[in-house]
Formats: sequence, C-alpha cells, structure tokens
Amino acid sequence: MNAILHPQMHLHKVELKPKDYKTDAPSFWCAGCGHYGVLTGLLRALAEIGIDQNYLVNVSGIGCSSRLPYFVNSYKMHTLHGRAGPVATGVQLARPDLSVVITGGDGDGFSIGGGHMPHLARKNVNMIYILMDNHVYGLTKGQCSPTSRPEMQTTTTPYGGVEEPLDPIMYMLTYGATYVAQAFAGNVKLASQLIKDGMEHKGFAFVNLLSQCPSFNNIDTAQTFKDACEQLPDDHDASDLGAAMNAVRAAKQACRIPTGLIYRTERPTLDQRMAKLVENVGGHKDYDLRKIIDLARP
Ligand SMILES: Cc1ncc(C[n+]2csc(CCOP(=O)(O)OP(=O)(O)O)c2C)c(N)n1
Repeated sequence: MNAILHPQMHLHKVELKPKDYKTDAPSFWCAGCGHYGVLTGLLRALAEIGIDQNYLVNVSGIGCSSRLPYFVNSYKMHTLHGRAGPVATGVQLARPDLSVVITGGDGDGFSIGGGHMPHLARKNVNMIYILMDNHVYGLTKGQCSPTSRPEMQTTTTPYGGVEEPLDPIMYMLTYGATYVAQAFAGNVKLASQLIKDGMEHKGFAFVNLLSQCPSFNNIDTAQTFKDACEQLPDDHDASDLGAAMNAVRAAKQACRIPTGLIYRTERPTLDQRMAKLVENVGGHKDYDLRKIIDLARP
C-alpha cells in the first residue's frame, strides 16, 4: 500500500473502501444498538478521507461504546474507564503525524472522565472525540449517566432522576472546543460527514452522536432521538460562538436537539504550541518528542 501525503499534511491518503477499515471481530453490541450507526459512520468517513490505517490510532476508555476500536482496522488503545483523553493527548503529542480518534460513551466521558474533558477542549488537542451518547451506562446494565433525562427510571434512580442532565454541546462550546457538531447516530450520512470534517479539522473536534440503547434506556428510543433531532438552518453562522450558544439554547427550550455543524473556529493546537516552545527553548525546528528525550539523556 503506497501512502502519499494528504493535503492536510497530518493525514496520509490511500484508496480503501469502508469495509477495508473493519476488522472481523465478532459483534458485541445488542441488536438495535445505536453504536452500530456510529461505527458505520466512522468507517465511511475513514474511507472518504482515504486515511492510511498505519497513521490512525483509535483510543477508548471502558463501556459498550469504548469497545468500538475492536471493529476498526487501526492502531488502538483500550485504556482505563474515563482515561481515553489524557492517553490520546500523549499519543498526539508524541506523534503529531498520526490521526487520533477517541470513541467512548457519556458515562466514560462525562462521569468518571469528566475532569479531563475541559482540558482537551481548552488545550485544543488535535484529535477528534466521538461521543456515543445513549444517556445511560450500557455496559454495566443501566445506571443513570450525566446525560440521563430525569424522566428515566434506572437501576440507580428507580423513582426517576433528581438532577439536571448535562448538555455535551453547551459544555464543549463553553470550554473552547474548536469544532462542535451533533447528529443522531441513525443518520449515518450526517454522522459520517461530521466525523470526516471533524477529522480534517486542525484542533479539538467534538462530535456528539445520539445513540439509542434498546436494552437499558426505554425512553430515548431511536424514534425519540430521530423525532427530536432538528438540523440547524442553512443560515446558521457556525463561526459565531454567540450564535452557536443561542441556537443550542433555543433548541433546548423547544425540546429539540440541534444537529449539524454547530461551531467551528481556528486557533493554534497544543502540538503546534509545544513545537514553538521546543523551538524556542531547545533550538529544534521540528517538534519531536524523541529529540527531547535524547536531550534529557545524561
Ligand atoms: C474505575 C472504574 N469504575 C467503574 C467501572 C464500571 N464501568 C464500566 S463501563 C461503565 C459505564 C459505561 O457507560 P458509558 O460510558 O455511557 O458507555 P456505554 O456502555 O453506555 O456505551 C462503568 C461505570 C470501571 N470499569 N472502572
């Protein structure tokens, strides 16, 4: 397989089909699980970009969603619950030429991993975070998560919830993510488009995919998500943070879920800033962790 440099510079382009990016690992998810849509969307995006698997790393924590890397033909790290973010940051800084993709759930990302999320966004780590948001802990059989609606009765909230659910989109806009998008996982066309654009974006891209859990969330069915999702209007100005926040707030008031590209901006990424720092202090033109390690050797 001959790899040529992708115009994005950090990606290597090859000609492959979506199925070429899929491993033959046996299926693990329940029938009707929304995570299948996320996987299909990701595989399509990878083929459309033409990304070389040798330059692709799929990092995850723990959960049904965090098992997605099993099915992707790439390098992968199945880490600790909630710790995909810092591990992926290390991968990206050590090898800025690789394309880093995090896949994980709402529990993994916003409960146990919640402390890491603001820092991925504010640091503008050059990677994509695909959050598979099913509003419940699936793997551990149905505890409430930070995105659970209070109407849902779960094993840990048998009389319903008493907390306001977290809005992943507002959260990411607030903490400085430079690409923020959302779709229903069953809308594979939109999901794969947003994943592709997010992967080609230079900076921290956050894509929230509403993914039904037919086994442990009986209120957010595929139909409920489908009906609630509403594409942002064509004249939505995704370069305007205020407009993005207003659109999210308005949708929430109308009990709708805004979908599409919500916000996108450009600012230096963490690896670019590190490269500059290394150049300033160490005299290296190209940032390379191995050179720093060599420098530190006695
Ligand atoms: C330190 C630690 N605490 C708790 C767990 C148990 N645990 C495994 S997955 C999970 C939640 C998964 O939910 P989510 O991230 O929403 O993914 P889903 O399974 O719904 O796709 C929990 C609590 C664990 N593995 N490690």
